[in-house]
Amino acid sequence: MTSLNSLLRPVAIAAAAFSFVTIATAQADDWRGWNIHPPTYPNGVALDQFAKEVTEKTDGRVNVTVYHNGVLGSQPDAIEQTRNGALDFANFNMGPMGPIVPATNVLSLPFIFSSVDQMHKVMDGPIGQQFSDALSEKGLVALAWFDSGARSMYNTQRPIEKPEDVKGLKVRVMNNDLYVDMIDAMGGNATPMAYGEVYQSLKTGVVDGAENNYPSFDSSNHFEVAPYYSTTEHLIIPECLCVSKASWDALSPEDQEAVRQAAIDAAKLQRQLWEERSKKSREDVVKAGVKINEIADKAPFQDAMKPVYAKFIEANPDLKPLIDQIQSTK
Ligand code: GTR
Repeated sequence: MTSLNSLLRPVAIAAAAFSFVTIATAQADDWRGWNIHPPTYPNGVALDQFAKEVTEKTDGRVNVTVYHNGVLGSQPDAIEQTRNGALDFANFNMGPMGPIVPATNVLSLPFIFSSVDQMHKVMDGPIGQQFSDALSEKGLVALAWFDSGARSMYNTQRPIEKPEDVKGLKVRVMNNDLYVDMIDAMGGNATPMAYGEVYQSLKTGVVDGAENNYPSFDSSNHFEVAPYYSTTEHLIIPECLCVSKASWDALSPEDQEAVRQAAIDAAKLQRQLWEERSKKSREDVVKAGVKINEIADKAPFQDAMKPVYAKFIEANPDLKPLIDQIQSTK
């Protein structure tokens, strides 16, 4: 006769095994990170180092994997997922952050920074902290700032020497209405579009042009289909290494410190690799036949942006002091 005891035993063993598995997974927190770029891009290399350092410094309590090439979705999707904790961290360009964290729109104003060095000075100091605070209110902990150089315009049609040359061009922009105003102000037609769709759109004529820094122009292969690159350098936009507030709050203070330090180390590496990669990408695209025209005098482009500033300040008077603080940082 089968006793009740022996009937229950396998169930008990299975339950014990199950709870062992749940305890084991609960102990190691598996973090997933989003990266839009390939793993060999400066940001990809830096994020992989971040993953390794966090895993090591937390003795595996936080076990980190980076998903490169935007396989986990577009940036607007990834921002939402990181905010709600479905993703644990990401490297975000501040451009598409504007619709969610309005203060960050200031960073998307054309020519807001006078140079990449000035951008770093601003972002690494108390003004940068104001942006971190604004991000934090929306569920994102900005631990460090990456470099993204200066963005310039490129297209399939012609060199751009002056703002009027943009007239009639369909230009892909990142997801933010400010960039629609920016292209409008030069007489072009802006199309907000996910990064991953731009290559095909340039190739098939859905858009005539786009704008980006040399490393992205190169790694996305846009240079193959849009051979006119004009150094407008109209946008200098920082990028964050941002952790989901939900994931951050679940860490012990000790592990938070390890993650923070790893992010700072990652940014250091990224900025160093960025310098090298920018030079190399420029050389490589020229070798591949891209025609670069250097625009020495940016004043006509800066003047063309006056209506963009006027509209922005009118709609966001509370952000005017932040604009002034950035512009007066030398
Ligand atoms: C790159 C940036 C990406 C993404 C992309 C774009 O320079 O690093 O995060 O914003 O531009 O144009 O969408």
